[in-house]
Amino acid sequence: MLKRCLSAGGWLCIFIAVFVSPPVWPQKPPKHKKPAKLKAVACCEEVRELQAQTANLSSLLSELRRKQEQDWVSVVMQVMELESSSKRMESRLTEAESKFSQMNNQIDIMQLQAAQTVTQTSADAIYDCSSLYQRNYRISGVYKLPPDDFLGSPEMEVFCDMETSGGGWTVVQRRKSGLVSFYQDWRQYKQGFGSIRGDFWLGNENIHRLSRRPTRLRVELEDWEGDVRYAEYSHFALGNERNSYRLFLGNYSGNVGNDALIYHNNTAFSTKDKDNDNCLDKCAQLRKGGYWYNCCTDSNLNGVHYHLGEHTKHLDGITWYGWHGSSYSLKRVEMKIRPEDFQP
Ligand SMILES: *[C@@H]1O[C@H](CO)[C@@H](O)[C@H](O)[C@H]1NC(C)=O
Ligand SMILES: *[C@@H]1O[C@H](CO)[C@@H](O)[C@H](O)[C@H]1NC(C)=O
Ligand SMILES: *[C@@H]1O[C@H](CO)[C@@H](O)[C@H](O)[C@H]1NC(C)=O
Ligand SMILES: [Ca+2]
Repeated sequence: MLKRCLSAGGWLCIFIAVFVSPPVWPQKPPKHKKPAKLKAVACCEEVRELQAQTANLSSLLSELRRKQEQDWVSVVMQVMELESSSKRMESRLTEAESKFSQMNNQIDIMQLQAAQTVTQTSADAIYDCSSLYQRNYRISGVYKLPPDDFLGSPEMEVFCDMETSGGGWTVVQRRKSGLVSFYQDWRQYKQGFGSIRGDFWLGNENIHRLSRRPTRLRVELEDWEGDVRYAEYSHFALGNERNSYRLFLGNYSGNVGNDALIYHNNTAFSTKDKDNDNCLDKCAQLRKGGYWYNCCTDSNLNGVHYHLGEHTKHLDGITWYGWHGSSYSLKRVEMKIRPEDFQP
């Protein structure tokens, strides 16, 4: 019982503890001081009667209690049974999933390495999701790119969006779970952080490298009502570290109402430990993120993930002023890039 209890959710244990441990029944009346012996004979009958009643009552009580216990135990057992079987199924599912993705990754790596040995020119190199797409990888998900000496790129995990608007997108940023803090320092933003299937920043060094040829940026935004919008920019580029990963953007297109990124065009990247903004304030510290802070924001896509959006005090949420204004923190954001000349 205890073992099952331990393996099931903690609340169940509390359940059991509350209902299985003897409930507080009315205590037997506290023993009065023994009546004086002279009265003993007269009351004997009465006392016996009372004793019998008490005995009956307590046997009734214990019977009731037993029944109730049994009922509760069986209910709890059933719930636990259900829980554990759904847990078992869940774990089998994740096991299968991870095996599948492992196999997938292995196949990917092998195929990519094979392809890599054949092609050693930069034009044919597999260095992002668009080159994977051109090699007929059409399923969105995690891919492992092999290192490339020619391009000077390390082995790297990427998440490819192979469906949206023709596919071939390498996701460089995602906010959806709120489980990863984006209030990180320069080094973290440089190398990237988070988890590739959840919330992450691909890393300024990687984004810089991936945007060295003409690149398009797509920003997807979702609010807490489930409304989804996008903004796209031609000629996206990130400078190198000596240029403080400065942002360059071309013209906006999309359906998000108003652009909120051009304000950050031609602006250096700032983090809490590196103030490169155009303001007396320290924008990164005020807005709690790493971003191309100007003075300070028209959007703050690496801000704080506020549950259910509204945050009126600090303007440090995941904002896009051109859609929901400065005090509405979005539910989900993805930033993704692909070469300008990509042909689906
Ligand atoms: C006690 O219970 C028995 C049967 O269960 C019954 O015959 C008897 O009358 C009860 N006594 C009292 C005092 O209620
Ligand atoms: C942006 O739009 C303007 C006006 O429509 C155009 O002249 C310019 O060439 C465009 N810039 C880019 C980078 O596409
Ligand atoms: C962004 O800044 C660069 C550099 O100043 C400029 O050439 C480009 O036209 C700007 N983009 C837009 C859309 O204004
Ligand atoms: Ca400043």
